[in-house]
Amino acid sequence: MSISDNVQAQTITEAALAASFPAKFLWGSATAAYQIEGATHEDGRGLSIWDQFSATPGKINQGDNGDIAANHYHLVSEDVAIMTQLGLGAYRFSIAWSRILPTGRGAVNAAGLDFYDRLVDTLLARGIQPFATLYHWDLPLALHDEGGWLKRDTAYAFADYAEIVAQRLGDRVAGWITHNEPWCAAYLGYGIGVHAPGIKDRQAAIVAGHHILLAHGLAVPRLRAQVPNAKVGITLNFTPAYPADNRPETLRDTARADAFNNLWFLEPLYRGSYPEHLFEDMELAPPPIQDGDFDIIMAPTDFLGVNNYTRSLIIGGSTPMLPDNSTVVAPVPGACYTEMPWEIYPQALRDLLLRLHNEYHVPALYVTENGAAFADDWDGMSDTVNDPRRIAFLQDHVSAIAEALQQGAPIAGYFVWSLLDNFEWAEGYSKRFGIVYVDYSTQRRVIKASGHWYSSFITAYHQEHSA
Ligand code: GCO
Repeated sequence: MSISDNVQAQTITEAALAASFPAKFLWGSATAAYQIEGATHEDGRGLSIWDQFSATPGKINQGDNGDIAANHYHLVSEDVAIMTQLGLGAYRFSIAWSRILPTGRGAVNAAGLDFYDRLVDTLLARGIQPFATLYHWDLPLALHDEGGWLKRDTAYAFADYAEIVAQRLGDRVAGWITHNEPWCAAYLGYGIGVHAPGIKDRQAAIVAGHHILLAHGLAVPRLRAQVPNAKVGITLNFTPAYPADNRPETLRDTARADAFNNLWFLEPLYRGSYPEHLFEDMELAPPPIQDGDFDIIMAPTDFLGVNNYTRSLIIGGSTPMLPDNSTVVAPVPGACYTEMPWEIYPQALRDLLLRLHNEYHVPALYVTENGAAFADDWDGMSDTVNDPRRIAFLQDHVSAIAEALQQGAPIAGYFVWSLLDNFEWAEGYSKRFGIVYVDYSTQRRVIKASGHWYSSFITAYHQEHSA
Protein backbone atom coordinates (compact mmCIF):
# COMPACT_ATOMS: atom_id res chain seq x y z
CA MET A 1 0.00 0.00 0.00
CA SER A 2 1.25 3.39 -0.93
CA ILE A 3 0.86 6.31 1.42
CA SER A 4 1.84 8.97 -1.02
CA ASP A 5 -0.22 10.12 -3.94
CA ASN A 6 2.55 12.21 -5.41
CA VAL A 7 3.83 9.72 -7.90
CA GLN A 8 1.63 8.66 -10.75
CA ALA A 9 3.20 5.26 -11.27
CA GLN A 10 1.84 3.82 -8.02
CA THR A 11 -0.84 1.79 -9.61
CA ILE A 12 1.36 -0.21 -11.93
CA THR A 13 2.27 -3.58 -10.58
CA GLU A 14 5.59 -4.36 -9.06
CA ALA A 15 6.59 -6.54 -12.00
CA ALA A 16 5.76 -3.77 -14.43
CA LEU A 17 7.73 -1.35 -12.32
CA ALA A 18 10.70 -3.72 -12.25
CA ALA A 19 10.41 -4.21 -16.00
CA SER A 20 10.54 -0.49 -16.60
CA PHE A 21 14.17 -0.35 -15.43
CA PRO A 22 16.87 -0.93 -18.02
CA ALA A 23 19.13 -3.97 -18.12
CA LYS A 24 22.22 -3.68 -15.90
CA PHE A 25 20.53 -1.28 -13.52
CA LEU A 26 22.23 -1.71 -10.13
CA TRP A 27 20.16 -2.36 -7.02
CA GLY A 28 22.22 -1.75 -3.94
CA SER A 29 22.34 -0.50 -0.43
CA ALA A 30 24.68 1.92 1.34
CA THR A 31 26.45 2.38 4.66
CA ALA A 32 29.30 4.50 6.04
CA ALA A 33 32.33 3.47 8.08
CA TYR A 34 31.81 5.37 11.31
CA GLN A 35 28.12 4.57 11.34
CA ILE A 36 28.51 0.78 11.31
CA GLU A 37 32.06 -0.45 11.85
CA GLY A 38 32.82 0.02 15.53
CA ALA A 39 36.29 -1.29 16.43
CA THR A 40 37.48 2.28 16.67
CA HIS A 41 40.55 1.36 18.67
CA GLU A 42 41.52 -1.81 16.85
CA ASP A 43 44.14 -2.87 14.34
CA GLY A 44 45.95 0.43 14.29
CA ARG A 45 43.05 2.71 13.39
CA GLY A 46 43.78 6.34 14.21
CA LEU A 47 41.17 8.62 15.73
CA SER A 48 38.92 10.77 13.60
CA ILE A 49 37.00 13.95 14.28
CA TRP A 50 33.90 11.83 14.89
CA ASP A 51 35.58 9.94 17.74
CA GLN A 52 36.39 13.23 19.38
CA PHE A 53 33.04 14.86 18.67
CA SER A 54 31.10 11.85 19.96
CA ALA A 55 33.16 11.86 23.13
CA THR A 56 32.24 15.49 23.80
CA PRO A 57 29.37 15.70 26.26
CA GLY A 58 26.15 17.09 24.85
CA LYS A 59 26.95 16.57 21.18
CA ILE A 60 25.20 13.26 20.52
CA ASN A 61 21.75 12.16 21.59
CA GLN A 62 22.03 9.99 24.72
CA GLY A 63 25.81 10.38 24.64
CA ASP A 64 26.03 7.64 22.00
CA ASN A 65 29.20 7.07 19.99
CA GLY A 66 30.52 4.82 17.22
CA ASP A 67 32.86 2.72 19.36
CA ILE A 68 30.82 -0.42 18.76
CA ALA A 69 28.12 0.75 16.34
CA ALA A 70 26.78 -2.25 14.41
CA ASN A 71 30.05 -4.10 15.03
CA HIS A 72 30.37 -4.51 11.28
CA TYR A 73 34.16 -4.62 11.51
CA HIS A 74 33.82 -8.02 13.16
CA LEU A 75 30.57 -9.15 11.57
CA VAL A 76 31.52 -8.28 8.01
CA SER A 77 31.09 -11.86 6.71
CA GLU A 78 27.64 -12.12 8.22
CA ASP A 79 26.71 -8.75 6.75
CA VAL A 80 27.86 -9.69 3.26
CA ALA A 81 25.88 -12.92 3.63
CA ILE A 82 22.80 -10.81 4.37
CA MET A 83 23.47 -8.72 1.26
CA THR A 84 23.66 -11.96 -0.71
CA GLN A 85 20.40 -13.17 0.79
CA LEU A 86 18.78 -9.87 -0.21
CA GLY A 87 20.09 -10.25 -3.74
CA LEU A 88 21.95 -6.94 -3.80
CA GLY A 89 23.88 -6.22 -6.96
CA ALA A 90 26.00 -3.48 -5.41
CA TYR A 91 27.12 -2.27 -2.02
CA ARG A 92 28.26 1.25 -1.22
CA PHE A 93 30.51 1.47 1.83
CA SER A 94 32.96 4.09 3.00
CA ILE A 95 36.60 3.74 3.85
CA ALA A 96 37.81 5.18 7.14
CA TRP A 97 40.79 7.35 6.21
CA SER A 98 42.27 6.88 9.70
CA ARG A 99 42.29 3.09 9.33
CA ILE A 100 44.52 3.49 6.28
CA LEU A 101 46.59 6.44 7.49
CA PRO A 102 46.18 6.73 11.27
CA THR A 103 47.48 10.30 11.29
CA GLY A 104 46.04 11.22 7.92
CA ARG A 105 49.32 11.09 6.02
CA GLY A 106 52.61 9.26 6.15
CA ALA A 107 52.85 5.66 7.29
CA VAL A 108 50.24 3.27 5.93
CA ASN A 109 48.51 0.91 8.35
CA ALA A 110 48.46 -2.39 6.48
CA ALA A 111 45.70 -3.86 8.67
CA GLY A 112 43.38 -1.06 7.59
CA LEU A 113 43.89 -1.73 3.91
CA ASP A 114 43.54 -5.47 4.56
CA PHE A 115 40.10 -5.01 6.04
CA TYR A 116 38.71 -3.26 2.96
CA ASP A 117 40.61 -5.58 0.65
CA ARG A 118 38.86 -8.56 2.22
CA LEU A 119 35.52 -6.79 2.09
CA VAL A 120 35.93 -6.08 -1.63
CA ASP A 121 36.94 -9.68 -2.36
CA THR A 122 34.07 -11.07 -0.32
CA LEU A 123 31.62 -8.85 -2.17
CA LEU A 124 32.99 -9.83 -5.56
CA ALA A 125 32.87 -13.51 -4.66
CA ARG A 126 29.11 -13.02 -4.09
CA GLY A 127 28.62 -11.08 -7.30
CA ILE A 128 28.11 -7.76 -5.49
CA GLN A 129 29.77 -4.71 -7.03
CA PRO A 130 31.75 -2.64 -4.54
CA PHE A 131 31.22 1.14 -4.54
CA ALA A 132 33.77 2.79 -2.28
CA THR A 133 33.33 6.24 -0.76
CA LEU A 134 36.68 7.68 0.27
CA TYR A 135 35.36 10.31 2.63
CA HIS A 136 32.19 10.03 4.64
CA TRP A 137 33.03 12.76 7.16
CA ASP A 138 35.61 10.98 9.34
CA LEU A 139 38.66 13.21 8.96
CA PRO A 140 41.71 11.87 10.80
CA LEU A 141 41.99 13.81 14.03
CA ALA A 142 45.68 14.52 13.44
CA LEU A 143 44.77 16.46 10.29
CA HIS A 144 42.08 18.32 12.15
CA ASP A 145 44.67 19.34 14.70
CA GLU A 146 46.62 20.91 11.83
CA GLY A 147 43.55 22.88 10.74
CA GLY A 148 41.47 20.22 9.00
CA TRP A 149 39.40 21.36 6.03
CA LEU A 150 40.22 24.97 6.80
CA LYS A 151 43.69 24.23 5.46
CA ARG A 152 44.37 23.85 1.76
CA ASP A 153 46.98 21.22 2.59
CA THR A 154 44.29 18.80 3.70
CA ALA A 155 43.06 18.60 0.12
CA TYR A 156 46.51 17.40 -0.98
CA ALA A 157 46.65 14.88 1.88
CA PHE A 158 43.30 13.55 0.70
CA ALA A 159 44.57 13.05 -2.84
CA ASP A 160 47.57 11.09 -1.51
CA TYR A 161 45.24 8.93 0.56
CA ALA A 162 42.98 8.33 -2.45
CA GLU A 163 45.97 7.13 -4.44
CA ILE A 164 47.04 4.71 -1.70
CA VAL A 165 43.60 3.15 -1.57
CA ALA A 166 43.36 2.95 -5.35
CA GLN A 167 46.74 1.27 -5.55
CA ARG A 168 45.53 -1.50 -3.29
CA LEU A 169 41.88 -1.96 -4.28
CA GLY A 170 42.56 -1.06 -7.88
CA ASP A 171 40.15 -2.15 -10.54
CA ARG A 172 38.15 -4.36 -8.18
CA VAL A 173 36.12 -1.34 -7.12
CA ALA A 174 33.22 -0.72 -9.51
CA GLY A 175 32.66 2.88 -8.50
CA TRP A 176 34.77 5.41 -6.61
CA ILE A 177 33.03 8.18 -4.74
CA THR A 178 35.52 10.78 -3.58
CA HIS A 179 33.33 12.67 -1.12
CA ASN A 180 29.97 12.15 0.46
CA GLU A 181 27.82 15.22 0.93
CA PRO A 182 30.38 18.01 1.17
CA TRP A 183 27.50 20.32 2.10
CA CYS A 184 27.02 18.42 5.36
CA ALA A 185 30.73 18.10 6.08
CA ALA A 186 31.20 21.84 5.55
CA TYR A 187 28.01 23.41 6.83
CA LEU A 188 26.92 21.04 9.58
CA GLY A 189 30.52 20.43 10.67
CA TYR A 190 32.05 23.92 10.40
CA GLY A 191 29.10 26.26 9.95
CA ILE A 192 26.64 25.34 12.67
CA GLY A 193 28.64 22.73 14.54
CA VAL A 194 26.01 20.02 14.87
CA HIS A 195 28.41 17.54 13.27
CA ALA A 196 32.13 17.00 13.79
CA PRO A 197 34.32 18.93 14.23
CA GLY A 198 31.66 21.08 15.87
CA ILE A 199 32.83 24.49 14.69
CA LYS A 200 30.19 27.24 14.63
CA ASP A 201 31.47 29.72 12.09
CA ARG A 202 29.57 30.06 8.82
CA GLN A 203 32.53 31.69 7.12
CA ALA A 204 34.61 28.65 8.04
CA ALA A 205 32.03 26.45 6.32
CA ILE A 206 32.62 28.31 3.06
CA VAL A 207 36.37 27.78 3.34
CA ALA A 208 36.03 24.11 4.33
CA GLY A 209 33.64 23.52 1.44
CA HIS A 210 36.12 24.92 -1.06
CA HIS A 211 38.92 22.72 0.20
CA ILE A 212 36.70 19.64 0.08
CA LEU A 213 35.88 20.42 -3.55
CA LEU A 214 39.56 20.90 -4.23
CA ALA A 215 40.30 17.55 -2.54
CA HIS A 216 37.79 15.92 -4.86
CA GLY A 217 39.32 17.50 -7.95
CA LEU A 218 42.85 16.58 -6.94
CA ALA A 219 41.87 12.99 -6.21
CA VAL A 220 40.15 12.29 -9.54
CA PRO A 221 43.34 12.18 -11.69
CA ARG A 222 45.19 10.30 -8.96
CA LEU A 223 42.53 7.60 -9.00
CA ARG A 224 42.59 7.46 -12.78
CA ALA A 225 46.39 7.20 -12.81
CA GLN A 226 46.21 4.09 -10.63
CA VAL A 227 43.13 2.58 -12.28
CA PRO A 228 42.80 3.65 -15.90
CA ASN A 229 39.23 2.36 -16.23
CA ALA A 230 38.09 3.66 -12.88
CA LYS A 231 34.56 4.98 -12.67
CA VAL A 232 34.85 8.06 -10.51
CA GLY A 233 32.22 10.38 -9.10
CA ILE A 234 31.17 12.43 -6.11
CA THR A 235 28.02 12.26 -4.04
CA LEU A 236 26.05 15.39 -3.20
CA ASN A 237 22.98 15.77 -1.03
CA PHE A 238 19.99 17.58 -2.45
CA THR A 239 16.92 19.02 -0.80
CA PRO A 240 14.89 20.40 -3.69
CA ALA A 241 13.19 23.67 -2.78
CA TYR A 242 9.61 24.33 -3.87
CA PRO A 243 7.75 27.63 -3.47
CA ALA A 244 4.68 27.52 -1.26
CA ASP A 245 3.06 30.36 -3.19
CA ASN A 246 3.78 32.71 -6.07
CA ARG A 247 4.66 35.86 -4.18
CA PRO A 248 7.89 37.47 -5.39
CA GLU A 249 9.50 37.14 -1.96
CA THR A 250 8.65 33.44 -1.91
CA LEU A 251 10.17 32.94 -5.34
CA ARG A 252 13.27 34.87 -4.31
CA ASP A 253 13.70 32.89 -1.10
CA THR A 254 13.12 29.61 -2.93
CA ALA A 255 15.90 30.49 -5.35
CA ARG A 256 18.16 31.35 -2.42
CA ALA A 257 17.39 28.13 -0.60
CA ASP A 258 18.06 26.26 -3.83
CA ALA A 259 21.43 27.95 -4.30
CA PHE A 260 22.39 27.20 -0.73
CA ASN A 261 21.09 23.65 -0.43
CA ASN A 262 21.55 22.32 -3.95
CA LEU A 263 23.87 24.44 -6.05
CA TRP A 264 26.68 25.42 -3.69
CA PHE A 265 28.64 22.30 -4.58
CA LEU A 266 26.99 21.36 -7.86
CA GLU A 267 27.83 24.53 -9.78
CA PRO A 268 31.59 24.53 -9.12
CA LEU A 269 31.73 20.89 -10.22
CA TYR A 270 29.75 21.30 -13.42
CA ARG A 271 29.98 25.01 -14.24
CA GLY A 272 33.24 26.09 -12.70
CA SER A 273 31.92 28.79 -10.38
CA TYR A 274 29.92 29.23 -7.22
CA PRO A 275 26.28 30.23 -7.61
CA GLU A 276 25.96 33.94 -8.19
CA HIS A 277 25.00 35.86 -5.05
CA LEU A 278 25.34 32.78 -2.81
CA PHE A 279 27.92 34.30 -0.49
CA GLU A 280 26.36 37.76 -0.67
CA ASP A 281 22.99 36.34 0.33
CA MET A 282 24.67 34.52 3.20
CA GLU A 283 26.42 37.78 4.12
CA LEU A 284 29.74 36.00 3.89
CA ALA A 285 32.91 36.36 1.87
CA PRO A 286 33.85 33.91 -0.89
CA PRO A 287 36.43 31.26 0.01
CA PRO A 288 40.12 31.73 -0.85
CA ILE A 289 40.05 30.64 -4.49
CA GLN A 290 43.42 30.32 -6.19
CA ASP A 291 44.02 30.52 -9.92
CA GLY A 292 43.21 27.23 -11.54
CA ASP A 293 41.10 25.89 -8.66
CA PHE A 294 37.97 25.53 -10.74
CA ASP A 295 39.90 23.68 -13.44
CA ILE A 296 40.93 21.19 -10.76
CA ILE A 297 37.44 20.97 -9.29
CA MET A 298 35.88 20.43 -12.72
CA ALA A 299 37.97 17.31 -13.43
CA PRO A 300 35.64 15.24 -15.62
CA THR A 301 33.88 12.48 -13.71
CA ASP A 302 31.89 9.46 -14.80
CA PHE A 303 28.84 9.91 -12.62
CA LEU A 304 27.18 12.01 -9.99
CA GLY A 305 25.93 10.35 -6.81
CA VAL A 306 22.63 11.78 -5.64
CA ASN A 307 21.46 11.59 -2.04
CA ASN A 308 17.88 12.63 -1.53
CA TYR A 309 15.50 12.15 1.35
CA THR A 310 13.05 15.02 1.26
CA ARG A 311 12.31 18.50 -0.09
CA SER A 312 11.79 21.89 1.47
CA LEU A 313 8.73 24.01 0.92
CA ILE A 314 9.60 27.67 1.08
CA ILE A 315 7.42 30.55 2.08
CA GLY A 316 8.91 34.02 1.65
CA GLY A 317 8.96 35.52 5.11
CA SER A 318 8.63 39.03 6.36
CA THR A 319 11.86 38.38 8.23
CA PRO A 320 15.05 38.42 6.16
CA MET A 321 15.68 35.04 4.61
CA LEU A 322 18.54 33.20 6.17
CA PRO A 323 19.66 30.35 3.96
CA ASP A 324 19.26 27.77 6.69
CA ASN A 325 15.75 26.55 6.05
CA SER A 326 14.38 29.07 8.51
CA THR A 327 11.53 29.92 6.20
CA VAL A 328 10.50 26.35 5.51
CA VAL A 329 6.82 25.75 6.11
CA ALA A 330 6.45 22.91 8.53
CA PRO A 331 4.39 20.95 8.85
CA VAL A 332 3.12 20.78 5.29
CA PRO A 333 -0.65 20.27 5.55
CA GLY A 334 -1.59 16.68 4.78
CA ALA A 335 2.00 15.52 4.37
CA CYS A 336 3.57 12.41 5.87
CA TYR A 337 6.85 12.62 7.73
CA THR A 338 9.58 10.18 8.66
CA GLU A 339 11.09 10.12 12.14
CA MET A 340 13.75 12.69 11.25
CA PRO A 341 11.18 14.40 10.71
CA TRP A 342 11.45 14.84 6.97
CA GLU A 343 8.50 15.22 4.63
CA ILE A 344 7.96 12.27 2.32
CA TYR A 345 7.84 13.72 -1.19
CA PRO A 346 9.00 11.24 -3.85
CA GLN A 347 8.26 13.64 -6.67
CA ALA A 348 11.24 15.70 -5.52
CA LEU A 349 13.57 12.86 -6.45
CA ARG A 350 12.06 12.58 -9.92
CA ASP A 351 12.25 16.34 -10.49
CA LEU A 352 15.80 16.47 -9.18
CA LEU A 353 17.08 13.67 -11.41
CA LEU A 354 15.48 15.30 -14.44
CA ARG A 355 16.96 18.65 -13.55
CA LEU A 356 20.46 17.20 -13.20
CA HIS A 357 20.03 15.58 -16.58
CA ASN A 358 18.45 18.51 -18.41
CA GLU A 359 20.30 21.44 -16.88
CA TYR A 360 23.66 19.96 -15.88
CA HIS A 361 24.00 17.21 -18.49
CA VAL A 362 25.44 14.84 -15.92
CA PRO A 363 26.76 11.80 -17.82
CA ALA A 364 25.35 9.21 -15.42
CA LEU A 365 23.46 9.33 -12.17
CA TYR A 366 23.36 6.96 -9.24
CA VAL A 367 20.96 7.49 -6.41
CA THR A 368 23.59 6.76 -3.79
CA GLU A 369 21.26 7.29 -0.82
CA ASN A 370 17.52 7.30 -0.33
CA GLY A 371 15.60 5.89 2.58
CA ALA A 372 13.65 6.63 5.71
CA ALA A 373 13.90 6.47 9.49
CA PHE A 374 10.95 5.01 11.34
CA ALA A 375 10.58 3.86 14.92
CA ASP A 376 10.90 0.16 14.18
CA ASP A 377 10.14 -2.25 16.93
CA TRP A 378 11.37 -5.81 17.19
CA ASP A 379 9.70 -8.04 19.76
CA GLY A 380 12.88 -9.98 20.44
CA MET A 381 11.56 -13.22 18.90
CA SER A 382 10.01 -12.75 15.49
CA ASP A 383 12.00 -13.39 12.38
CA THR A 384 11.10 -10.04 10.88
CA VAL A 385 10.21 -6.45 11.78
CA ASN A 386 7.12 -4.89 10.28
CA ASP A 387 7.87 -1.59 8.60
CA PRO A 388 5.10 -0.96 6.05
CA ARG A 389 5.81 2.76 5.84
CA ARG A 390 9.39 2.09 4.74
CA ILE A 391 8.13 -0.31 2.06
CA ALA A 392 5.78 2.41 0.79
CA PHE A 393 8.61 4.96 0.89
CA LEU A 394 10.91 2.73 -1.16
CA GLN A 395 8.20 1.76 -3.67
CA ASP A 396 7.23 5.37 -4.22
CA HIS A 397 10.81 6.51 -4.68
CA VAL A 398 11.64 3.65 -7.02
CA SER A 399 8.56 4.67 -9.02
CA ALA A 400 9.80 8.25 -9.08
CA ILE A 401 13.12 7.07 -10.46
CA ALA A 402 11.31 5.02 -13.11
CA GLU A 403 9.53 8.18 -14.22
CA ALA A 404 12.79 10.12 -14.45
CA LEU A 405 14.30 7.29 -16.47
CA GLN A 406 11.36 7.27 -18.85
CA GLN A 407 11.92 10.98 -19.38
CA GLY A 408 15.54 10.42 -20.28
CA ALA A 409 17.58 10.82 -17.10
CA PRO A 410 20.64 8.49 -17.30
CA ILE A 411 20.18 6.73 -13.96
CA ALA A 412 22.33 3.65 -13.50
CA GLY A 413 21.62 2.46 -9.98
CA TYR A 414 19.85 2.89 -6.67
CA PHE A 415 21.28 2.43 -3.19
CA VAL A 416 18.92 2.24 -0.25
CA TRP A 417 20.08 4.05 2.83
CA SER A 418 20.73 1.98 4.75
CA LEU A 419 21.57 -1.70 4.82
CA LEU A 420 21.72 -1.76 8.62
CA ASP A 421 20.33 0.36 11.42
CA ASN A 422 23.29 2.45 12.47
CA PHE A 423 24.78 5.45 14.24
CA GLU A 424 22.80 8.36 12.84
CA TRP A 425 25.37 11.04 13.68
CA ALA A 426 24.07 13.59 16.21
CA GLU A 427 20.93 11.49 16.60
CA GLY A 428 22.94 8.53 17.85
CA TYR A 429 21.13 5.19 17.64
CA SER A 430 17.69 6.75 18.07
CA LYS A 431 16.91 6.80 14.34
CA ARG A 432 16.66 3.53 12.47
CA PHE A 433 17.20 3.73 8.70
CA GLY A 434 18.03 0.08 8.04
CA ILE A 435 16.23 -2.44 5.89
CA VAL A 436 17.90 -4.79 8.37
CA TYR A 437 17.19 -4.28 12.05
CA VAL A 438 20.11 -4.31 14.47
CA ASP A 439 19.45 -5.32 18.05
CA TYR A 440 22.32 -3.37 19.59
CA SER A 441 22.38 -5.36 22.82
CA THR A 442 23.14 -8.64 21.02
CA GLN A 443 24.19 -7.33 17.58
CA ARG A 444 21.64 -9.68 16.11
CA ARG A 445 20.44 -8.73 12.63
CA VAL A 446 16.79 -9.21 11.61
CA ILE A 447 15.74 -8.51 8.04
CA LYS A 448 12.83 -6.07 8.13
CA ALA A 449 9.78 -6.46 5.91
CA SER A 450 11.23 -3.67 3.76
CA GLY A 451 14.37 -5.77 3.26
CA HIS A 452 12.20 -8.67 2.14
CA TRP A 453 10.24 -6.34 -0.13
CA TYR A 454 13.45 -4.99 -1.69
CA SER A 455 14.74 -8.49 -2.17
CA SER A 456 11.57 -9.65 -3.92
CA PHE A 457 11.59 -6.52 -6.07
CA ILE A 458 15.16 -7.26 -7.14
CA THR A 459 14.15 -10.83 -7.94
CA ALA A 460 11.22 -9.53 -10.02
CA TYR A 461 13.63 -7.23 -11.83
CA HIS A 462 15.91 -10.14 -12.75
CA GLN A 463 12.97 -12.27 -13.83
CA GLU A 464 11.70 -9.50 -16.08
CA HIS A 465 15.14 -9.13 -17.61
CA SER A 466 15.92 -12.79 -18.08
CA ALA A 467 12.79 -13.37 -20.14
C1 GCO B 1 24.11 11.42 4.78
C2 GCO B 1 24.73 10.46 5.25
C3 GCO B 1 24.15 9.35 5.98
C4 GCO B 1 22.98 9.62 6.86
C5 GCO B 1 21.70 9.62 6.08
C6 GCO B 1 20.49 9.86 6.92
O1 GCO B 1 24.80 11.19 3.77
O2 GCO B 1 23.55 12.31 5.31
O3 GCO B 1 25.36 9.94 4.17
O4 GCO B 1 25.28 9.05 6.68
O5 GCO B 1 22.93 8.65 7.83
O6 GCO B 1 21.74 10.61 5.12
O7 GCO B 1 20.56 11.11 7.53
